[in-house]
Amino acid sequence: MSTYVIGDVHGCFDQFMRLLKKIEYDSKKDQIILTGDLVNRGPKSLAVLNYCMADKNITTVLGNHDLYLLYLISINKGQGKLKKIVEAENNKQIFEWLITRPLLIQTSNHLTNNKFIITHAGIPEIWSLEKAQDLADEVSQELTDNSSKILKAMWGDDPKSWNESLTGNKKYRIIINYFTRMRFLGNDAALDLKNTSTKASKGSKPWFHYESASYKKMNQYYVFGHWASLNGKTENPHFIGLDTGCVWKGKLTALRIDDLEKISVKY
Ligand SMILES: [Mn+2]
Repeated sequence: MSTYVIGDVHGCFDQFMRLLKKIEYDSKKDQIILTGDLVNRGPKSLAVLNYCMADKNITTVLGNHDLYLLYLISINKGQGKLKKIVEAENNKQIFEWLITRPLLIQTSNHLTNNKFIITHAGIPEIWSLEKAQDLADEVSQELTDNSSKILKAMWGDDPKSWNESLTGNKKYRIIINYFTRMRFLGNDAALDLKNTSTKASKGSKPWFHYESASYKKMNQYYVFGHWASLNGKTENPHFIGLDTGCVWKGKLTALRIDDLEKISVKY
C-alpha cells in the first residue's frame, strides 16, 4: 500500500500509463495524488481525464490549466488542445469531477510521521498551513457554489500582494494565483507572474527561499508541480518539485511518499 504524488501530466497519457506500470500501481491498494495540470499542451488530455475519473484512488489538486479548462467548459468554448474535452459527450461529468478537486491536499505517512503538503504551485510564506487550508477551502466552496462567476472573474495578475482586507473576486483571484501560478515572490509576497525561468529578477526570489515557521518543520514536505524549468531542483529536500517537463520531452516523475523515492519515465 503506497501513496504516490505525480507531477504535471499535461495530456501525456502514454507516459502516464508507462509511469503507473513502472511503479506497479495497484488501484486496489495504492493511491495517486497528481500535482495538477492534467490537461493542455500534450496530445491526449481527454484520455488522462477519463482515466483519472474512473479510478477512485486517483485525485489531483487544481492547476492553472485545469482551471482554464473549467472556464472553457463553463462558457462552452472549444479552443486549441482543449476543444475535444469541451465538446466531449461527458463534458458535464468532467466539469463536476474537476471543479470538486481541491487546491491543497495534506497527507501523512503513519510509519514515518512525515507530512506532505501538495499544491500545484506552492504556498507563500505569509500563510500558516492552517491559514492556507482555510483559504483553499473558501475558494473550493465558491467554485462549487458560484462556479461560472468565479471562473470568469479569476483571470488577471492583480492584486499582486496578499492583504487581509481583500474581499470578493480580488481575494479569490490572488488566492488562486498563489496556489496555481506562483514561482517568484518579491517583498510582501508580491507575485512576479511574468518570469517563468529559473533566474530571479531583481528583488524577487523563488517562493520557497523565504522563511516561515511552517517551512522549517523537519517532518514536513512541500510537494508541487508547475515550475517545469526548475526540473525538480529546489536545493532543499523539504521542497519537492515534480514537474520535470514531460510535455517538453523531459520526464514524468512520481514521488513515493513512504520512502521519498522518485521514479521517472522519459518522454
Ligand atoms: Mn501550471
